[in-house]
Amino acid sequence: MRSVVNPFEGKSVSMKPHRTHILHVGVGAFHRSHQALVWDQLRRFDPVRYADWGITGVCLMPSDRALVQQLRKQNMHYTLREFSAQGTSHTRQIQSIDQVLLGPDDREAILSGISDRHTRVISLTITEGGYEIGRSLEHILKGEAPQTVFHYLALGLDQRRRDGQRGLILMSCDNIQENGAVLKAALDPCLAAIDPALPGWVEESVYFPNSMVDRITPATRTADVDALEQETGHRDEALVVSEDYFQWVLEDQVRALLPPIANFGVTFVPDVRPYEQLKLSVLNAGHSLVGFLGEAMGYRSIHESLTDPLIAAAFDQYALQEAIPVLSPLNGVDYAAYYQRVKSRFANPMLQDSTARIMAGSSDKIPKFLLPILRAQLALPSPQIDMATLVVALWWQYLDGIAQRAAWEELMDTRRDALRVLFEDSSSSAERLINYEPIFGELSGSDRFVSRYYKLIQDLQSLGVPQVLDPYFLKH
Ligand code: CS2
Repeated sequence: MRSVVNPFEGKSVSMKPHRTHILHVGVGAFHRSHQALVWDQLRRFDPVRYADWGITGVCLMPSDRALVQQLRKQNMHYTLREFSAQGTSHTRQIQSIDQVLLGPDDREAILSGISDRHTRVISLTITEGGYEIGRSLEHILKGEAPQTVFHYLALGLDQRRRDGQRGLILMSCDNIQENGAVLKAALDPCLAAIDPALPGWVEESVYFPNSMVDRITPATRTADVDALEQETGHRDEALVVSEDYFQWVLEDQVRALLPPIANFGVTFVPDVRPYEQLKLSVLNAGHSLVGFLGEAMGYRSIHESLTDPLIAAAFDQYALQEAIPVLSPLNGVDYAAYYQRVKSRFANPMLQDSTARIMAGSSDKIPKFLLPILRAQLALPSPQIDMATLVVALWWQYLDGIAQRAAWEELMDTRRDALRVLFEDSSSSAERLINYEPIFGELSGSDRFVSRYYKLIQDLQSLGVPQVLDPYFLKH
């Protein structure tokens, strides 16, 4: 029998496992492939000096229970496998998470983690749709126990104020333009609902840096866990798989408050906004384009979709003709080269990133990733909007398919119920979708966009994707 080595045995590198400088909400695969790697490298670099720079992970979704139990079983340590497009991989043990807390079971511990003077950074990966505060406000006003991240934050910050704890960094690591400002704007009404004086105190005492985060991290498949076990003899049910590319751009204003994470891949810049814009509109919106096109043409993963020359051409057209021309330039960054890199990252066959992951949550992604490009193009004398509009038309087609099959339970989207209502009548759903104000706003008043959208829907229905794209690329 082969000998089995369990890398999770042994002591945690943390000296004080239950007091950490970082509290992170949303311990999904992305956090564990990205920020947790940086904090892990920092502590490995100097385990004594940075002993306290561990993470208290907070999970607030009922569906997180299995992950929390699994992580606790393995002392919060897990394997990260980073795959290059050439097929090489790097396998490491990540030991930066010291404890995980699950709401509502650990409500008191979560609240004291937020208010603890030891906590210097509270970071969030709560998805693009996580910044809606309707439920939080309702719970606060009714005086209920906290369940949502903004409710927890508001209560914890109120305690910090009473304790006189200043200098906290509250950091969104989600794919949202100006994520720091969006986080602050979402939090403010919740703070005011607790105490009208609280927003002013937070304004003076808490930093909300913008950040750009990037690392493609698909959902881990059983096949990945099996492959690791076959290769190493060790089975890790909390395994995370990612690409080898890594980027984290953070605002200079917080640099002095943090340990030297610039040594571990973090870039500090005075203004993160153009980096966010570039990444959201080329990579994330590009993902939506490739994902929806792939799905419509029968592919199940992003890398397979890109092997189709029509999809690759559509992506080129979108990135080079529609997105990049309306982005503000960044000194020293070649946008065309950036795009080629994104394209080769998407083509990484080791990732098996599913079109389903990309299409999930589209009602939150499309307005943040894609519509800013459409708006900017529409303001030009000769707008180039065909590929961006195609994403919207393909989204309609995808939702129409769900409506036809009465399969709404399949749709992963925070606005599932609202979308379902829009699709009650198939003859008017295309019109109702484009007039859905929370997503399209004033765009439904643009004749150019709306007529292109209807034409694309008509062509998709009568001709199919290849026939819609074929003549288009012959023509250009
Ligand atoms: C993807 C992102 O969810 C999506 O639509 O575009 O998760 C993407 O993989 C990451 O932002 C990469 O950094």
